[in-house]
Amino acid sequence: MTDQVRGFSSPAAPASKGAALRRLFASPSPIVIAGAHDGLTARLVEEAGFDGVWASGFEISASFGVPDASILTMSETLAASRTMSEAVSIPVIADCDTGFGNAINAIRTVQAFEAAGIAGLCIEDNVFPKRCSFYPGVKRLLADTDEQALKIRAAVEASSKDFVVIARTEALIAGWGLEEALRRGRAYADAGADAILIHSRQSTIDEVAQFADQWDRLTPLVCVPTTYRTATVEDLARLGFKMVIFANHGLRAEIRAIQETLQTLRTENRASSVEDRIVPLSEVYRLVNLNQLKTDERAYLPPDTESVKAVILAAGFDRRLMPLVSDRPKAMLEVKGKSILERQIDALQQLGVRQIAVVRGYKKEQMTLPNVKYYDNDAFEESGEMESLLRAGAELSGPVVVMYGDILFDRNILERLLQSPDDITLVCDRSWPDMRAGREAIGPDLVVESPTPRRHHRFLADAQPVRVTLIGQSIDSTQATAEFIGMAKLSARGCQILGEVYRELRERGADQPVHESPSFRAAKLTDLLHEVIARGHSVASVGIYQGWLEVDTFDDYRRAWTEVG
Ligand code: SPV
Ligand code: MG
Repeated sequence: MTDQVRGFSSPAAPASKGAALRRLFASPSPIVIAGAHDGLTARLVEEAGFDGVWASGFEISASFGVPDASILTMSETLAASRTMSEAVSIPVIADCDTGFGNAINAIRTVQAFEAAGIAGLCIEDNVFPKRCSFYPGVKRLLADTDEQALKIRAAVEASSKDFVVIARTEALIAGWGLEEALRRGRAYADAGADAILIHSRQSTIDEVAQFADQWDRLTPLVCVPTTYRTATVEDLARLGFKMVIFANHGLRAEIRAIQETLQTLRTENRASSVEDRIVPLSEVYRLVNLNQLKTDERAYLPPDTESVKAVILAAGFDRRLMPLVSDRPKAMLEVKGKSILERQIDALQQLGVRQIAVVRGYKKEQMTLPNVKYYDNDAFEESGEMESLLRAGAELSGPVVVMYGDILFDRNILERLLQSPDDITLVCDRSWPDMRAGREAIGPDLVVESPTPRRHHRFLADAQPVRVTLIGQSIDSTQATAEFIGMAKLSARGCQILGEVYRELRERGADQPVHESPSFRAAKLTDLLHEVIARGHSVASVGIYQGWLEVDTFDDYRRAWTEVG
């Protein structure tokens, strides 16, 4: 989240696809579009360089395994057309057959298709239920011309000025002749159609050429050269056609390719037998934009916590809590019927972290919770947390949460830490400057962060990344921006960095002081982190404002009882 607030005073709305289609009509070149029936085939049409997609009734019906005969509903055609439009950036023109009923039905059709982002539609003068123009042996009836013209007017008036309404006449298909075709074309043009589609199933261009020749309106013409297939776009443009639709060639290519591939597979019984005629999987990934999915997953999904491990450092002995801890380690102190350690494990498991290791030492036999891996640091009295952490070195290979065994925390703190994309992240409580007076005495782990975070935005994530620049107990408490709560996350790279720095310190000698600790063995986690920062590695801060407590003293323990739910 950032400081930026989304406003409502947005700039002018982006131009609709209808407007884009209108621009194509206004340009001098012919508009060439191709049929499709789903998102993928529409995308192939776009990639092939066509100006638009024809959401073909013939193709969509075939993709359902049914004839092109008004069998699909308006909703089914709309859903298919919307899917296509969503998959491409070019305009989609929907083949709406008869408009799915009379003029009243056509009004709703137009409104629904325009609302779905479709650029335009085509309504033909077949009577419902229509039959595909090419099916043989069909008795063809046409709608009454005046009624159809009113339907076209209704469609035009129900849509916005950008939406394109194409009126199609089937007069030539029905064998009613050129004059009737022209009469109908004129009637629909005069009713406000944006273009007239003259359909023909002759094997030559002659019929549509005659129509174009005698066309006496300004309304542009559209044709579908499925049967007069040798005609080129240039031929048709020369005759006066503004738009050419290659209506179903993708579907027919697909059927041939699938049939041949499946037949080969069935006879050869071996996947490799068809390898040279199919696209590799990577081509499918590209077409469905797998890269975008990956980017979105990184940006918007919580990280895969299944693969995150946890190491809980619970080896130490804390004299301040005697005699409460005379018979058990601090992590096993109960707060309202559950030990601190159980509460930590619950929180981790509920957030999907299931591989949990505990480093135990003092009274280790008391730590027997199931489903947890144990590492022992029997030298807990002389050694510090750094040593304990490295006892669990086998866990430090991938993403791992490291936490002290004596902290109680709201689950959302852990959740935010798990979401951190950084290699090394510490949870830092920014209430420090407000709470300093009460906590100075216990010598907390302090941090200085940069840039200095804005505390009053305490419920929001930082607008920009905040880094920890200093860490330790000896930091001037008035300079400290936050308190490190004893919870950190390391990525695989973060583990590597910590390991490298650890080995370097070890090579310097076991007696050498490490930051605030007198020796390598006694070094604390914060000493190791200091050395990491000192070597120029970036340590990120996840800022919180309270919501946790550390059980160091009787007072802390009492507070735990009142504050934990
Ligand atoms: C379609 O593609 O559904 C058409 C064009 O309407 S045609 O099939 O040629 O009639
Ligand atoms: Mg059709």
